[in-house]
Amino acid sequence: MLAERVREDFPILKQTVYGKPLVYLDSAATSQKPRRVIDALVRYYQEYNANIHRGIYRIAEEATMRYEQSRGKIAAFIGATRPEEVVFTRSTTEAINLVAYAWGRANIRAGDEIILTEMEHHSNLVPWQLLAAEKQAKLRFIPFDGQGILQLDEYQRLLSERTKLVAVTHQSNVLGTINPIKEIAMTAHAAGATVLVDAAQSVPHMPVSVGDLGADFVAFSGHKMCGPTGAGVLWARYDLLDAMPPFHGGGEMIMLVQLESSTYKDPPHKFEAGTPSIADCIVLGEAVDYLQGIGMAAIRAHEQRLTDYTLRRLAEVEGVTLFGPRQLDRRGGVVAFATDVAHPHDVAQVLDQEGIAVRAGHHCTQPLHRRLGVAATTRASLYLYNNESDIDALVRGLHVARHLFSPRPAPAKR
Ligand code: 7TS
Repeated sequence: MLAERVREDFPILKQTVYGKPLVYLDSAATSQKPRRVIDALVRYYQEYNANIHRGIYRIAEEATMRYEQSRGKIAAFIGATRPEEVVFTRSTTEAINLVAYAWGRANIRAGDEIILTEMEHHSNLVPWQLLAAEKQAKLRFIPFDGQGILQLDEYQRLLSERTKLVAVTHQSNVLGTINPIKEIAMTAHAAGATVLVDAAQSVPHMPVSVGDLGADFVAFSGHKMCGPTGAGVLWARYDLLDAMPPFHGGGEMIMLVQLESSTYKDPPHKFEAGTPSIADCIVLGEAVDYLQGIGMAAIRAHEQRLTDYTLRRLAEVEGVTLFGPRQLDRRGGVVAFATDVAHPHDVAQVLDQEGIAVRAGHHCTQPLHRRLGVAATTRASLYLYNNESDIDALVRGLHVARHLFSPRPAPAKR
């Protein structure tokens, strides 16, 4: 099993919590980091810490070279045609805000429509709400069915000549649903709309080629793919980046500055104002090397097998309701559930006492939960280092929760 091979690479997994081995089932929030990623961060700060794109001394040149090398690794990892299509951001959230601000303000006008889905993370919803309010544009939403699958016939009905943007998550962080982006993008393009894909939950877990997706913008976060926090990516078609005005203004994004006006560098530097998260962006390249060494197809296959096991084991626990598609080819390793005995937070707290880390709440998807008819869910999310014994521990923990919270008969009167 893949997990047995790679678990050794993750120092944190050797930890115990409350005297029990840590069972980490919250990789959709952030993944754990392999030793070589942690070492690479230390190496940067110990050996060549310097600002980039400005120093002419040796260690500054090394930092700049490694920063740009990392951009190249990421471009190759997602099948981009050139490194200049990769803009470093802080996160998926910042990448989407960049598009909403820079592209959106230049391209969205009053009466235009933006199509989203009912399963978006708040980071692919709130930036569009802000833009729509400013521009008097309208948001439309593709609904999902009882299995958590997007209703594409509704999508067809929503599309019109007013549609300027279709922004969709590749994989839901709650339902696990993998959306048919290629088909969605082709239909959007035929209607003249631009397409943004929130790939925060797909790029870390499966082979993703931006060419195959056929989108115009793709956003993802390094910290969910074995990399450090503070480094995210916006991939975009070069011609779009070239035509877009800047997002942030400041140092390093300019060609010539006069007191009243400035000219800007070419992409991607036009969008990287100021000192970026240098160490984090460099080390994201190390995380990409690590993932590629294992192989994204192998990671996807491992997660698919373990998702199957998780769904089957959880279905055996009395009173558990599972959300999301049942077909394994339509979903990833994110499993949200509810129980009939306790609030999701209480369940998560009992699991924590057993050393099991899961997330409980609305997972930054309040409209999705409203649509499911629940205020919150408990969520186990898998990655390459999880194994069947993690799932067995989860199931044992759920039995403990059931036992604790199940109504007991009143004590007999004496
Ligand atoms: N989009 C999706 C689909 C996500 O799952 C997340 C984070 C984001 C965007 C935002 O990523 P960030 O790196 O900018 O924060 N999802 C979660 C989660 O499910 N639990 O914690 C964070």
